[in-house]
Amino acid sequence: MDLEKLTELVIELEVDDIADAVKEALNEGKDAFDILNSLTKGMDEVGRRYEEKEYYLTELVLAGETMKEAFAILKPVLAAADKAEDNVKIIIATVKGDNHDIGKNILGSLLLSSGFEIHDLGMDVDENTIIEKVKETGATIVALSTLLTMTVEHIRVVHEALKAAGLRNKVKLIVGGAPLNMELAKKLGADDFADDAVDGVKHIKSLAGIE
Ligand code: B12
Repeated sequence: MDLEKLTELVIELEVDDIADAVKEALNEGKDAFDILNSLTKGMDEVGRRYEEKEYYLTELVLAGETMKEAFAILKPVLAAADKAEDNVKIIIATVKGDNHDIGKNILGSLLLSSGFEIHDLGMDVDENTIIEKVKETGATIVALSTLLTMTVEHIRVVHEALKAAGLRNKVKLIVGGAPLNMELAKKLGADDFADDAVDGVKHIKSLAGIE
């Protein structure tokens, strides 16, 4: 199973075949992170086709389903042996108004397999829900995802709400998602940004003072 073929299966929205294809690639000894990369490449192309109006909402939904099928197979394989980070609590969420959760879920799974304690609030999450969870869990890191240009401003809302609640100096705020970059992230009040979930884990380890 070529990695290019996996990219193609995502682009062609082969939701029924993707799980077997990922299994086959793993059985051949392909690296799980390389597989994840190929799948994400496919999602990028789906996004491009949507933008060009070659694909419509139905295709976006199917692409999401395809990615979820694939990730269900990859998830246990990505699990690392190192469980040293289990005292660090992290809240993850997709911001208010945004219903994209595939990237957030990948980040959550990688963090979980790195041994962090994860509290996943889901998607379309408002600032009050985040504040309550920080208070309840004593989490020291909040990781927010947003894929829509329209919703990036909600990062600032969370930053301000944490400040108003007297919690901003107790938590590190890291954000990710396609419309963001480090400069914008900082402008919106975040402490850090990472391009992808693998890098996100590295950044979070550094924010938590590990490594
Ligand atoms: C699948 C998809 C959907 C699915 C989502 C299913 C789901 N459960 O998530 C559905 C069909 C619901 C959907 C809906 C819409 N979508 Co949509 N969608 C996509 C698509 C094709 C893929 C997103 C995805 O899952 N990518 C794969 C994952 C793995 O990548 P990722 O999310 O970027 O995450 C990675 C990194 O960004 C990073 N990361 C992500 N979060 C975080 C957080 C932290 C802390 C860190 C460190 C890292 C990190 O790590 C991840 C893994 O490496 C994108 C196109 C694209 N290429 O992004 C459009 C896209 C995001 N959608 C778009 C649009 C416009 C919409 C709709 C408004 C369409 C409509 N007219 O209704 C709605 C919005 C609904 C809403 N309120 O949210 C636009 C956004 C344009 C913009 N800039 O605002 C895009 C870019 C398509 C396009 N090119 O036009 N969508």
